Amino acid sequence: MGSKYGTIVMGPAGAGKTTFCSALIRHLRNNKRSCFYVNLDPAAEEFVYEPDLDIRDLISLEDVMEELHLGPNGGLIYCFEFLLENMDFLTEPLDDVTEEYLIIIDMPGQIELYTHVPIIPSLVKTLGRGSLNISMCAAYLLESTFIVDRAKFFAGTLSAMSAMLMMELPHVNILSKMDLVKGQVARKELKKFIEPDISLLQDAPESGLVYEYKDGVDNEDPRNADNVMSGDSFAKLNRAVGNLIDEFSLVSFLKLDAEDEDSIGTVLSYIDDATQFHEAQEPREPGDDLLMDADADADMG
Ligand SMILES: Nc1nc2c(ncn2[C@@H]2O[C@H](COP(=O)(O)OP(=O)(O)O)[C@@H](O)[C@H]2O)c(=O)[nH]1
Ligand SMILES: [Mg+2]
Repeated sequence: MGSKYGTIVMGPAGAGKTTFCSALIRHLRNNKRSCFYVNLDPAAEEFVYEPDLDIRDLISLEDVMEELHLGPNGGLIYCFEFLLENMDFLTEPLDDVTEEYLIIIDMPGQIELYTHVPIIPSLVKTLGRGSLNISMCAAYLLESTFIVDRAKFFAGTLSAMSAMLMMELPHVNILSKMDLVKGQVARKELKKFIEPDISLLQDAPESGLVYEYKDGVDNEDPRNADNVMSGDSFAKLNRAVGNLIDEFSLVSFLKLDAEDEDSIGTVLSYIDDATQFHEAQEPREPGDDLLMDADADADMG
């Protein structure tokens, strides 16, 4: 039984997931590596590289919306429930994919799929276990233009963190569309977003997210909407969120410019590290065994 390697590409709608997948495929081809491209976005329109497997051949979002009178989000959830009931559609073709391939799974952007219902986590579990046993890395994309609006950036970071916790997969976070902020953000400034921490909130009073601690202000009535959005409790919530991101150091970002081969190559190297792709490809050196045993021991401990 061989191993399989894959990446599941996630993030909000329009974050650049499909563009990233295309860039990755181009890069893999240029480097004589094979890939197997899976589209799981039933609302996808055009592709630079035709998917090898496409959820639109199983179920059409349009049909679902029309026949079941569902909106786009409800329709999408229905499509995934249908996929989960018909997993052979996905697992049979993947069965034949060998260890030299990178399986690239292009996902829809609706955040509900990741956080509100455990659909994607259960899909990921099916792929990662059993006979398929794909070693997977989640790639979570966030648009770099978010960094001009810190509240948006923190909300996006939280959604990345939430997806990361739900998925229980090795994870890379990616700031996409770096070309759009080039020249607009100083390098030093950008660095703060790559390793986000609480100072991002504190040094931007214009964001409205700054929390100034005052003694004895805990007794505001949270049922008053004005207090919730502008008062100390709102500021306090933001600070708690900022601290959470800061203290757990869960989220840091790789910079992506999809037009830049080096940038794609760097992101790919992180994905390969996370899935341990290269360990399966190269003949083992005698020392590798020792290192791997040491890792295994550390995991057990
Ligand atoms: N400037 C720029 N635009 C991008 C980049 N990546 C994606 N886009 C554009 O962003 C839009 C959404 O991209 P798409 O890949 O379809 O996003 P998805 O919904 O996450 O799959 C499209 O108009 C893309 O052309 C990028 O690196 N730079
Ligand atoms: Mg897409």
